[in-house]
Amino acid sequence: MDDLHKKYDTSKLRQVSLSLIWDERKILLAMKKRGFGEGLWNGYGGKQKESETIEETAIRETNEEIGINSTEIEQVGTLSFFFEGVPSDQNWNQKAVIFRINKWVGDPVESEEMKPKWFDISDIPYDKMWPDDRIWLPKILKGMKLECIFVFDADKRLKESNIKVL
Ligand code: 6U4
Repeated sequence: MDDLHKKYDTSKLRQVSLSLIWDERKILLAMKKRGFGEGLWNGYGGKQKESETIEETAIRETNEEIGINSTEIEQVGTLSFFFEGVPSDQNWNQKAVIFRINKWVGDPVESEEMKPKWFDISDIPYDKMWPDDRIWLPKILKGMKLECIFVFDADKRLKESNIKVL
């Protein structure tokens, strides 16, 4: 496989947060009810504001989308997404910074944007998730820290991937 890390410049991508809660038995995913990734189970997250660090984005977006207050978060990887054949003004290319939420206050609740649900670690609904998730999520759940690049076509089909274990 080509070294995508040489071919694609990830340094200029706009950043979004992608947060997850899990332990050795279960993981909290959330159904995206609207916008990018609608109809897919996903982590909770969204676009970084200019005034924010990416950690602040992760805490704010998690609160907005599933109602909890994160009190301890840990960065566990990055996912750089490139969509080929999609005009750049659509702004689909993005870098998702993945956080594990280790401590939080409150119970997850449904919002206008997302509906949270616990899944057994052995029963993750990969068929209803972004196609890259089945590649990186099992590794993250094993405790690996990753730097990943995923290249999609305009129909959101995954074409190429590269995973760097940190
Ligand atoms: P808003 O501003 O909320 O209307 P929206 O279009 O809903 O924006 P955004 O930016 O809030 O989208 O959410 C993008 C979220 O989707 C981020 O948490 C990252 C995540 N995401 C994007 N592509 C993904 C992919 N291929 N795999 C994955 N998560 C992805 O697991």
